Amino acid sequence: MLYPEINEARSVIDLSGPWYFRLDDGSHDEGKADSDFIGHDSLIAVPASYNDLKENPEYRKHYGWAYYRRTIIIPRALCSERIMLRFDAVTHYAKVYLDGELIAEHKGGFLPFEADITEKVKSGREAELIVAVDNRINHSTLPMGNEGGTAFFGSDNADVPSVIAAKKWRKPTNLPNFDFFNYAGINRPVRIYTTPKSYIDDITITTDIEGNDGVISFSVSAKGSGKTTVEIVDREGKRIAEAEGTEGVIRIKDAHLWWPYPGDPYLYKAVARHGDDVYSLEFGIRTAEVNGLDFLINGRPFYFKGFGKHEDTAIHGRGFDFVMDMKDVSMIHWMGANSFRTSHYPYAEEMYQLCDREGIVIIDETPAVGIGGTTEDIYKIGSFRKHHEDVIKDLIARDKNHPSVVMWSMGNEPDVVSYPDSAYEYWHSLYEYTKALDPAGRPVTFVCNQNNYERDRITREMDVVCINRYYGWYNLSGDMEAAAYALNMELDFWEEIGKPLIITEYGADTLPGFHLSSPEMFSEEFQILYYRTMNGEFDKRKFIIGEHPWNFADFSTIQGPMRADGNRKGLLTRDRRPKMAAHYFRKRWLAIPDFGYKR
Ligand code: E8X
Repeated sequence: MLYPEINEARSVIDLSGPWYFRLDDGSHDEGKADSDFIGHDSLIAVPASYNDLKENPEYRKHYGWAYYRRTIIIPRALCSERIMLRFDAVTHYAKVYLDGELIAEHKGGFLPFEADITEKVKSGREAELIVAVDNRINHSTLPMGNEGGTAFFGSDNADVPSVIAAKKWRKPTNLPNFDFFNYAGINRPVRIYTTPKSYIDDITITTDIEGNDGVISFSVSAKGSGKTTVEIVDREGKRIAEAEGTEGVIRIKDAHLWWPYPGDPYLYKAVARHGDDVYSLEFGIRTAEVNGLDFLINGRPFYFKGFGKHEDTAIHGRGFDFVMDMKDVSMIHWMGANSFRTSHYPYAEEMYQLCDREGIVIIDETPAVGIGGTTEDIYKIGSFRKHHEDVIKDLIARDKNHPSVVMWSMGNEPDVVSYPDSAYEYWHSLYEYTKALDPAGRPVTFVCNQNNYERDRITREMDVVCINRYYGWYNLSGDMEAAAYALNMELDFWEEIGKPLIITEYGADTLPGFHLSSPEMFSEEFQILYYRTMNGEFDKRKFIIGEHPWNFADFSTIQGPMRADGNRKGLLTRDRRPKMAAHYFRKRWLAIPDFGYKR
């Protein structure tokens, strides 16, 4: 799915700003409300999560529908064009009404969807746009929730007298089976964009390297009549190649490759034309593959230095915050990092575009987090599997052309040991499905939680083994000597498996400014001791090809006995101020090369 672009053939109208808004009061379960109910007395910002925008506890506790409303009008000059309405992300379920007609529905809170409104808007007349947004999470959604059950580290009904533990007493509420706040709303931009009636529907670019040459394979999907051509333009704006037709191969002699920072993340532009339509797509010439124990970018063994992150900022919640994305990129460079995982959901497209330009490597993850903890075998529920496949298909359709994206993560910490056989079947076939979908054939993984690694039959089958381990925090708490011992017992196991391995999460909650002469948990000194101990063991293992501390920054979670103002494992505070551990990693990572480490 192409990102909206302004050019000589296309226009974009951004619908960011104040929209009328009202939380449902339970009187509109089917997700339809009219302008009278929504009213004129409450405004909300779009794009943003609604949860932290008002001084009303209901906004963080809300469970169910919320309604957004505004009017739209199409300039007379555009009324002869094809007119599209695109939502970059609405979390988690959306119903879109134009003048009372349901024109789109979408399940999934982190990927775009759009509707053709060409025949539904009339020149010079305002149309009413209402968007109903459902924030409920349950056993059919990604991420997963436990309606009426327990939350991840949340309150556990087990110790509550049965008389009041029964759901019938308790108002239904979202109980996330994951460790981040269930921010909801129109979290990313909404735009109207136009194209000519004959238009370019999609472009796929894959690249290879032969000697000093770049080999570009392109495919243009176009609708309607017209000739299709593709030009390749270099960074200086010079047209260096062109081809006719909807697909083909273009060789660039002595090509500039896309390299992670501090190398040169060189971007070319493919300018596709079809009839009167034009679309320009930035791309990089690079390869990404696994070979033995190496993750090769452009044939060189890459070492992942970076983080698990979140899209999580004050007031915005999970809402699009380009200013903070810019700041995050600056902090990533400052710490000498070169990568991050989009834990635990696809991030805004603008962040991938930024990483393409800044040379930051991305492991692109679906919102499949919290799978498990169900009495039924979730892996046997067909509708659940279908939704997971749909999400992977849409993720690859959106992100397939980004040079920054080097690997797909199908999900985070699923339960793979309660139902080992169905888990194996589910994840093995989903791996094959994902592999086949990506035209560039990127490596595929999923991220494994701390489990009985000898019983887990699926993690070892991934292209890269990705494990989250918390020896010294959630187990052997505070005892780093025992933690190192237990870690090495497990690393001996993985050494035998013979796959490249990334530590995709390890960390310690740390209160900034809490200092002790003798390091204990939650102190800044302990966070450094924890990482110094773990990294010291990783450095001894050639098959460990990456270290992603959890987390880049502190972030918001549901309230519960295990969280003090959210998850505090950040190397940075939520407003991106470095804890002592950030300085420790900056020193460590500036001394570790991006390529050839331990080789
Ligand atoms: C944590 C992280 C959580 O924030 C992340 O989303 C997934 C968790 C650690 C594993 N991984 O809690 O900080 C939880 C182990 C529980 C025993």
